[in-house]
Amino acid sequence: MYGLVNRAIEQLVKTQHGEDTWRRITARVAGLPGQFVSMQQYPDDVTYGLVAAASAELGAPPEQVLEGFGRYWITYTADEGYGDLLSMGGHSVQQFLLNLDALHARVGSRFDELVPPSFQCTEVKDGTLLLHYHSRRKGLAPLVVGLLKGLGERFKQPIEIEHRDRTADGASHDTFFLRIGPPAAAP
Ligand code: 1MF
Repeated sequence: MYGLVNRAIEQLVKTQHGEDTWRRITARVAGLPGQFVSMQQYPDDVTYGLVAAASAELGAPPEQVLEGFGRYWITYTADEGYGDLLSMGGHSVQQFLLNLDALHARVGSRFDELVPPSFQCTEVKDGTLLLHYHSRRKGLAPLVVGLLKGLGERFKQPIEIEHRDRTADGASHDTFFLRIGPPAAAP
């Protein structure tokens, strides 16, 4: 994955747990560079290794680390030069999810080593939808839960997430049934 992802993990750990914790996490992973470069490619194993090391160091299951990272990704990218990209996604969780493949296509058109996941929305009704998540990467459904929570926070919409089909249980892809409330009224 692009270094931007590993940089986001680094920033999350440093702000929430401190520099020393980050040093202990990196000491657990063999062969890390001194510094991640956003636009450079790193093997996915580097990212999985950081998540496993953070899980061990923080005493939290990897699923919890991934979910926390997903939530953080939304504010991190908004603050790190991708605010306009995120704004293009729309003004609600629903709109953003419908535009997400187009967003990845836009990033991928400039950076051709991107391996984008795909998100499809079916059964879109007033306040509910079924989200289908397809990815070439394994084990990242908890990350998607965090991303969805992060989107709920971004658009100030309450969101309930039910993880239904699971690749971990042999399903072809993961699905999430979502109940999404209206944006909180401005004070
Ligand atoms: O292949 C990749 O390197 C890659 C990196 C990040 C693919 C996708 C993503 C974004 N995605 C991370 C989880 C991937 C899970 C999976 O592969 O199954 C999160 C997608 C997402 C979901 C919900 C809401 C918002 C989301 O992301 C918005 C987004 C997506 C991509 C970027 C930024 C925000 C992005 C921008 C530049 C990138 C890479 C990703 O690369 C750079 C960075 C700096 C200079 C040049 C290229």
